[in-house]
Amino acid sequence: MKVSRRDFIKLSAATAFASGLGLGYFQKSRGVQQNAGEIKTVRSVCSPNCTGACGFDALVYNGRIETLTQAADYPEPEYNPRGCLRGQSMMNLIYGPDRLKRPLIRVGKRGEGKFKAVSWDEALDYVADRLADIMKRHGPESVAISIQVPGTGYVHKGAMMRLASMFGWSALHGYTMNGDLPAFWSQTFGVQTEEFESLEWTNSKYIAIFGSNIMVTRLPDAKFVNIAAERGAKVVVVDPNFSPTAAKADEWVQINPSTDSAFALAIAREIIENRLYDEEFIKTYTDMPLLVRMDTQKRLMAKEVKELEEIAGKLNVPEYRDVFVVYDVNEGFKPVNPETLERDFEPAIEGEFEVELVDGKRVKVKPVFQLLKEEVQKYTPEKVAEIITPPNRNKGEYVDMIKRLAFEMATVKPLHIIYGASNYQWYHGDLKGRALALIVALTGNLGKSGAGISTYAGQFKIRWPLGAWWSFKGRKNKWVTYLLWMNKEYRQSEEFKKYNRETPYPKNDVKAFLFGWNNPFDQHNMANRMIEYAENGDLELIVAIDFQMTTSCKWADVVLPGVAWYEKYELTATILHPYVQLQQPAIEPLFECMPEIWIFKELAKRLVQKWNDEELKSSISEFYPDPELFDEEERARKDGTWSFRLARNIAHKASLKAVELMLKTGGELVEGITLEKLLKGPVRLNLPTPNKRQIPFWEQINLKKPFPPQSYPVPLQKTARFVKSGRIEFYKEEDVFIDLGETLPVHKDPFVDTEYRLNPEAKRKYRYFYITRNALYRVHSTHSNNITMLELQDFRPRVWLHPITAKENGIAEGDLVEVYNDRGRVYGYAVLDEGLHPSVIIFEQGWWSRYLRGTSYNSLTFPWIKPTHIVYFVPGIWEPTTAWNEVACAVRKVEV
Ligand SMILES: Nc1nc2c(c(=O)[nH]1)N[C@H]1C(S)=C(S)[C@@H](COP(=O)(O)OP(=O)(O)OC[C@H]3O[C@@H](n4cnc5c(=O)[nH]c(N)nc54)[C@H](O)[C@@H]3O)O[C@H]1N2
Ligand SMILES: Nc1nc2c(c(=O)[nH]1)N[C@H]1C(S)=C(S)[C@@H](COP(=O)(O)OP(=O)(O)OC[C@H]3O[C@@H](n4cnc5c(=O)[nH]c(N)nc54)[C@H](O)[C@@H]3O)O[C@H]1N2
Ligand code: SF4
Ligand SMILES: [Mo]
Repeated sequence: MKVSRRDFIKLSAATAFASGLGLGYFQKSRGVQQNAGEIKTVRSVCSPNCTGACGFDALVYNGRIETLTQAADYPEPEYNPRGCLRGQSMMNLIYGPDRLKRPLIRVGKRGEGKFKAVSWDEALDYVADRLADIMKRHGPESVAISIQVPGTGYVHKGAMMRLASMFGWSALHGYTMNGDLPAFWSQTFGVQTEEFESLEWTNSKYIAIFGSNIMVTRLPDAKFVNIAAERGAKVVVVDPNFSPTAAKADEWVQINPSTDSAFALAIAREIIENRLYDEEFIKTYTDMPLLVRMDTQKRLMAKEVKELEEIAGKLNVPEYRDVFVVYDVNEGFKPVNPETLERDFEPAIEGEFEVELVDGKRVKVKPVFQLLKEEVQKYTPEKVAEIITPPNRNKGEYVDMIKRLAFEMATVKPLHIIYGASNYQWYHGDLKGRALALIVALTGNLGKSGAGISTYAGQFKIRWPLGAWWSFKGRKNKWVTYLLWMNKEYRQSEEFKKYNRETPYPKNDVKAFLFGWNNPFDQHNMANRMIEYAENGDLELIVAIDFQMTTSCKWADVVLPGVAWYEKYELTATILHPYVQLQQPAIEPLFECMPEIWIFKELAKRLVQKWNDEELKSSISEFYPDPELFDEEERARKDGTWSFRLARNIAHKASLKAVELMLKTGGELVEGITLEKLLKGPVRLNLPTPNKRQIPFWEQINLKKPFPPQSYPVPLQKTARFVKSGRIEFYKEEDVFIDLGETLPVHKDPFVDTEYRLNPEAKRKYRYFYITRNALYRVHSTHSNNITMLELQDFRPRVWLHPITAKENGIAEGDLVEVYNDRGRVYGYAVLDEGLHPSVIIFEQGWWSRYLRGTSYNSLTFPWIKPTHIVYFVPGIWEPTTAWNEVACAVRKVEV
């Protein structure tokens, strides 16, 4: 099968070659100019924030893209072909009615959408003037930028970061802004986030999907779940709603919203009670043997123990580690070296011990496993059935189901748990994640092919050092927390004062906001807060960089037209298939649109003239990775030969230089990957695993390296302090975890600490859960305006509800309904769906406001901040993250 497919691909390539597309293909594709009547094919990458990163061939005739087809040139035939209808109909956006043509400056009121078209010089001078003024009055950190998932393009986003680093602007991190940072990762494993590449799914024998809608959200990779099933894997989907993914599963387990932690803890209890756990694994790789002091609830440290004091003094460990203690069954109390997972102790994992401290005091201590064992006693199948069983289902059946699934998950290996976005984007998403991680750790399902836990959150994290391009001459990127900007009340709160240790915030607030690759006025929490800042003038300057007129562009003061992925060179990577790829320009950017690298270079050039920093002024030509390119354009300006074509060609060359720079300085992961290779097609990342497969924690489990692996660009010591024992940690001892009763994974009900705390009335008034899952027809808000996609949806936003909910509210199929709470409202046409949970209302996220009577579907959401997220600050790794689904709502019928 494999061989014949490979041959087939080879054959197709040969045919393409013979038909003339192959010969000189890559030479041709490097320039955008084309002779009249000539046909050419250019390989690029579709690269929105679905992170599918599908290779596409653009067929170009007379300088216009006529068709887009899947490139299907991945060396591993399994990955061919990939690409969906959105990617194939991208021309609808590139040539669509919303395409930006020229820079715009606002003339009407903010949000009114009245602009005048201006020249680039006028727009850039205006922005530079305003920025310089704001920087002088409020400090440079009051200018904030936001970008999106780096993997969808490192060059041009890097240019924006480079600009920000020059002047010390603040950067808002995409993961936390998106809610794509499931906090349990840093709490448990000390990493940003991790996941398998999708091909690894086929090596699993059991795939348990907790609220991830793979069939929709991992479109080109979804087939690997089906292949796994064909090969005998069992696929279980746990979801309050019968999702398209549940439809493909062997078993769908419907549970009450945000009760996954209770379910997972019941499974953990069954595993522990029936001694189905992998003892060797938990003793070696987790903190379960480490002792905890019963008097303080903190872990016992070797330096506190009388008999270990001397040895502890001699142990030389880095300051980001601590030496903890186990009770060795032969030798008694023993220190644990946090720098290796080679085990030189045989720990007791159950029981209680008494230890003499240095000051002579005697205290009781217990291993983490013992505490866990006690804690999970609360989660008997009977009690958990009470929590998770939907009102229209039978609790007795759930008791049996919990026992059966626990036995299956404990015994069928390898087990892979997929923990999806809508599921972790809740206030207690971290607790759910810690509980789910417990299942894979107890059963030893980590670091092996087909085994593990994955969160497919906006890929691809930065996994290699990009600093050479992403910062200007080593200047630091300054990050601030997005949710602190949105939630100004929290910044003043007692809770923040009490628990916050290091989360920074600009002292004069955010005064200027420049964004690219996102549509914050629709997409981001909370849309009405963003609008408030725009309307009341708190935000003095709003600058949008996009290739189309989005909702957010409408709210901007200046709109700068960038380009799409068939109009520039760009480097992309994803983890769904770990290939690095190059976007290549198939056409010349339309109208006066410009590659973003050029936009940021021009802004930098203007700003250095207005800012007192001689070093910047004298080295500005280094903004482009090759200063000669910078100078070439300046010379052309002076001698009057400047043209859009010339500036773009220079920007293309500079982009390729940036690619080369990142490859050269990117370390092991990209070692040996060259521009030449990328121009020929996709190249696999140099992962350290057998077959270069993306298998999280492979090195920790197989080479016994301590946790965590490095989360680039952050130095190891910044994240290693999250798991000071060098092990997978289920016990958290920082004060806030103790105060909240979250030292161990526990279950907490949704809304109690959020909606009901904010407004006790909400319990009565807003009885439904507002879940905004991702849509098949869009990538977030991208393709909202794609005519092909709109036709497939009858041009109608929909609201999914259970027939019981519909009946309670006098709603019939197809009625126009309003979903609302005290904060906002959204409109859509009712779809009555028996597969929904009776308390859930689904609105698929991403619709532009203009299709929703002008409101944003994010007007209902709230920027909750969980105090466990503010004890450390490492951008995009440990900081507050958005909980889109922690929203209570009501629904009513409205007149069309
Ligand atoms: N087509 C398409 N694909 C995309 C995107 C897109 O916009 N469109 N966006 C991409 C990005 S950036 C992301 S982050 C991913 C997200 O993709 P996913 O991880 O699949 O997340 P969602 O689509 O938000 O929701 C998945 C499921 O979670 C369920 N769910 C909600 N609450 C709970 C709960 O409390 N418990 C359980 N068990 N289930 C729950 C919902 O019913 C839904 O079926 O998709 C990526 N792929
Ligand atoms: N209520 C609720 N809100 C959510 C979510 C949810 O589930 N529920 N999901 C959240 C998640 S997981 C995410 S990831 C975010 C995503 O939120 P966003 O990132 O804001 O959404 P997108 O629609 O992907 O915005 C991308 C924008 O970048 C533009 N763009 C694309 N490519 C380029 C380019 O090369 N150059 C330039 N200049 N512009 C380009 C597109 O035209 C588009 O306007 O939304 C979050 N918001
Ligand atoms: S939208 Fe996503 S899945 Fe579809 S072709 Fe583009 S990258 Fe691939
Ligand atoms: Mo996302």
